[in-house]
Amino acid sequence: MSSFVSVTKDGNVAVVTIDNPPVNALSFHVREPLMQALVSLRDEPSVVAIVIACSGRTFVAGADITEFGKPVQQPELRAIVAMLDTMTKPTVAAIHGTALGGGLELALGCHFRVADAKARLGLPEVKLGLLPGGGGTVRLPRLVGALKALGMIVSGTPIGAVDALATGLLDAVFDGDLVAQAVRFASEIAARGGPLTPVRDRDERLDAADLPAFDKHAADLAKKARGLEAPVACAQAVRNAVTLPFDEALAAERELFLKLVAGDQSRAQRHLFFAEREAAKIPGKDITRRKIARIGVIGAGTMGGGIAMAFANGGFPVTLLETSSEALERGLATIDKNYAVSVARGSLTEDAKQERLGLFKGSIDYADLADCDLIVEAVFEEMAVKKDVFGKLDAVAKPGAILATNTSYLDVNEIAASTSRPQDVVGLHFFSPANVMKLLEIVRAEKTAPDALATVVELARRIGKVPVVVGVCHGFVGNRMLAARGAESEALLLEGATPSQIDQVFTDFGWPMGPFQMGDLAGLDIGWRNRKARGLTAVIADTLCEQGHFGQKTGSGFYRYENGSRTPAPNPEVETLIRDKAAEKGIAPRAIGTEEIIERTLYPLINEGAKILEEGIAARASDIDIVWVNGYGFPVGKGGPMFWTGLEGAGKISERLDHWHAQTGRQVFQVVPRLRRMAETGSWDVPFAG
Ligand code: 3H9
Repeated sequence: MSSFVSVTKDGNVAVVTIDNPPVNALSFHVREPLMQALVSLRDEPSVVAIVIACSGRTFVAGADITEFGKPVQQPELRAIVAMLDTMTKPTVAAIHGTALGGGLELALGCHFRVADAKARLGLPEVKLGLLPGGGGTVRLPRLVGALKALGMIVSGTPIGAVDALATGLLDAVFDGDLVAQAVRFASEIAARGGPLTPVRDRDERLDAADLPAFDKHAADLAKKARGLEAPVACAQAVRNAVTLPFDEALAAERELFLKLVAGDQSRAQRHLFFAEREAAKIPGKDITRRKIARIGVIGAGTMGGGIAMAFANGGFPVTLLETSSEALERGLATIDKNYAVSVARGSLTEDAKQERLGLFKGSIDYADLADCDLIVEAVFEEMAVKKDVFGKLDAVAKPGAILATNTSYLDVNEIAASTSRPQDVVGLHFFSPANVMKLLEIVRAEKTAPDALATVVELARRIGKVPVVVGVCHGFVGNRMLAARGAESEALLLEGATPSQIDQVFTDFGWPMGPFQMGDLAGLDIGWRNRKARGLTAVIADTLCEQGHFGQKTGSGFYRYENGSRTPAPNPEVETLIRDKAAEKGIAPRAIGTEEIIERTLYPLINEGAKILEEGIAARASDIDIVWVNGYGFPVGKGGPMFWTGLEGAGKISERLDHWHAQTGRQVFQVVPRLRRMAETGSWDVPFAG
């Protein structure tokens, strides 16, 4: 037998064990011996039943994603599942950990599925821009019904064992030794005898009468897909399971899978899967992490409160510090209210809410931070204020405590220098709302100790964040590139574009919203304050702010928001303002096309990303993609700005930037050497040597 698949016997039940760490992916070196083992057990008269189980931390977590895009090596998963369909002795999948994608499809090839209570089962292929390609779209609806299957496959979200048992995906949930119980289960079925029905022949839950409800749900999901092909293909494949004979539906699934797997969107999403894991890798794997038991958060405003919730959601006790009892009470009341909203929505139970609230300890005394292992400040964004806070922290924090700033722009080296322990200082740049947004930019300052850095990276993953380590510069990776993306906004408006036209180009590209909608949502006063502090101006946005139009919160900004609505409506006054300001400057409006908007917003964004790479502020191009997809809504189907450069063509981007540079002389269009290098080599990883 192979070292990846072994067979043992327990009485006359055979147990086939897959052992392919870390997640038992169905690589070729697993599929080949698995097929051989199953065929020989099928033909072995002394074996009355077969259990398929896994070693290590999980059942099979899917096909081996690294094999996609390469020639397929036989046997494919589909062949293994088809062979299981022909088994005349009972087959039982014994699931622990996660049965995902091809892993669940393997289990769906068995007559029965049993699991331990903590197991999770799902078909997350859609998150890789795919659909389940091993028969999942055709078999899952036969067990759980088409609507439930549609929800699971289009969302890609796994379900727990209890839900899976209730819906018919699992046949039993066991406590204790899973494999031993699965063997007992299999042997009882074998002893009972009688016909065995493979999942492919179980049509009783497929009901064409449900199709109108199905189609309505599928149409809603397609609308939300924002140009992504996979969710639409998933819905089509599940529908086929209801309307077509099994083999035809299976063939259609295969066709859709092959189309998706070869497409740019899936390539982009697979890139992001590995990029996210790569981003969490920092040099010094074996460094001992510092112990983190209690977290301190300074500031109970929107940001501080969200950060405190993020840690409490991860199970950490939090000391929340404010300057007055009133501010503290206000902050705690907001946290309570936010959790209440989750309870009302059904995403949190009342018990869980109480448990989380029990993790908070409020204080107005810095001395109460003395027992915290990590303290994050989220106070006003001003260097003097930050330094004052860090001075106080230096006095009370215990030795070895990590001191973090949530600054979005400021120099973390300077903040660190205001303490006697710069080695313990890092930046933790959360994105608002901090309890929801996944991205966490971790700012490594000049003197940050490697163990402090490694500790916060690991901690970030523990609380469900996506960490990316960045260096010190104004705005770090995300906000610095955002500034480059927006540098031409004002000029585009003055030259003839409208906010809604520009936003439409962005949403057509796949962004959830355009820059002006985003400005209105975040509050135009934030950028205004920032500009004033740096002696900068933006005539349209500044005028709006001077007139008290800060965006959604004041009912008007670049758009109007009537009666508290969050839906932007065109604002004719803004268009008049733009034309007036253009006339004052002697600029005659002209028609501006989609291409030009992209060239003057997204190309500078990429150019700035290239500069960030060149300066070593980000370690890898893929880190930048992770920042943009998780923090700013860059469409996942395009893989982030640096991946998209490859699709769009770095040569074309450089050329058009050169064109705009020649036209305007503006620095934002000045092509950086790393981008030219990318155009020559097709890779971001080749540093510019000259
Ligand atoms: C599929 O099944 C298609 C079929 O329908 C059709 C076939 C024809 N392949 O996430 P972690 C690596 S599509 C290869 O940090 P965790 C991962 O890169 C697949 N490698 O662990 C990492 O490597 P490294 C559908 C994989 O405990 C290491 O394993 N399935 C795969 O936080 C540890 O990963 C999925 O989409 C894979 N399938 O989370 C599930 N999976 O250490 C994808 C992981 O070198 N996987 N790796 O950086 C997951 O969601 C999580 O890994 C899991 C564990 C929840 C399982």
